[in-house]
Amino acid sequence: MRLDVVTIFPEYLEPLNVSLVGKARARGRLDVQVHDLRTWAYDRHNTVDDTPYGGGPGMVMKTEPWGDALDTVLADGYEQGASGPALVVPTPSGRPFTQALAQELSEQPWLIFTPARYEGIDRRVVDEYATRMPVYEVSIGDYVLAGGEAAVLVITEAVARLLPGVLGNAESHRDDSFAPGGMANLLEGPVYTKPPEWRGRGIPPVLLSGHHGKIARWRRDEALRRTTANRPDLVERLDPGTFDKYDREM
Ligand code: 6GU
Repeated sequence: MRLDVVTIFPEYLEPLNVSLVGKARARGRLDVQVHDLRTWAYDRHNTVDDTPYGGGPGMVMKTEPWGDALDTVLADGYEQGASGPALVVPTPSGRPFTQALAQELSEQPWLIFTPARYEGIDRRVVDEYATRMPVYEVSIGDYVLAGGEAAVLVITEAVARLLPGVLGNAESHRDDSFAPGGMANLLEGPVYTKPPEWRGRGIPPVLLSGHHGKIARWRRDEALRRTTANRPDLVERLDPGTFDKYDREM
């Protein structure tokens, strides 16, 4: 998969060099290119924003630097053999970023991220590129960030770990909170490792029992308990058919 990020803060994307995403790059599963939007500013002050039409507070990012940047990134990518670009526009007005959307994005061969500062990008930029490629306007939650760069890091990490060969153990996202299938739509319960006693605290005995059926039952109970406490909205939306007789006794 190829990822391009166009930003006025390239150094904000440094974390893409470390941890899981960094390893995916080192293994050749990800080709990440970060570009400085100001490369495509056209005045001596490197201006990329201007006052909004219609008035109001804040500044709007200008069409021309974004258009020139995206044209160049697209031309370079195609020249290097990439195809099937999709634009990912982080914005608090976007659709919610979910595990399902992470899965959909992980199936794309080429993602181009356009994190904006200020009040966002002149609408004509998205409208223009939407005639040529899929555009995903994505929000990572109901709060306002100063810019989309942190959202790019979030989206990239969620997407990269779904790429084949990136996670050490392909099983390890099967039971993820929010993963489809398995413990569908339940949050994961608590986990434990050695030592068996720490500051007077032990391990739930069932986990030491070796009884796989009982352990699975306990994990499901804990998942239901945690989901009910932290995300009652998720419990509300569960298919009633997914509850078994033991769930109902809880
Ligand atoms: Cl993607 N961008 C900004 N600026 N704020 C956000 C967001 C994105 N998602 C939630 N809040």
